[in-house]
Amino acid sequence: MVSYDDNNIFAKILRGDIPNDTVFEDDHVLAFRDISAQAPVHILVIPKGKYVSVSDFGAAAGAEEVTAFWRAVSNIAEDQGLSEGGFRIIANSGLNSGQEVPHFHVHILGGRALGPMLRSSEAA
Ligand code: DGP
Repeated sequence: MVSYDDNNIFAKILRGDIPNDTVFEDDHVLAFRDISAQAPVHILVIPKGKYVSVSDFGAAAGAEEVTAFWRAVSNIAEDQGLSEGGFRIIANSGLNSGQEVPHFHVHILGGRALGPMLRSSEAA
């Protein structure tokens, strides 16, 4: 597994070195608006612990962190008014996904019809 890079952009956000537009924070979780929004609502939810990917988080995080994280995801979607109309969550993990920031995060996207899940010229 790739080791955690303390200089990744979300580590800097967690340290307060880079500002963010916070929508939720507790002991285990920070959620903030994506800097290049792909939908009217585009929020990134990250654990405060040092996890590279969803696989790392699933394998190494404690039960309290896991519960806090996924509860935050669903509560934020509800608080942002996305539950009724529907929304999408995405967690890119590793090379094939195009994960840019090597600190586990979930994208919450909503506020409009989001279209097909994948748009790619490559066939499955
Ligand atoms: P991913 O490709 O899944 O690793 O998504 C990384 C996302 O992080 C991407 O949608 C853009 C966002 N992002 C990158 N740098 C910053 C930043 O400095 N602030 C915020 N709010 N978002 C960022």
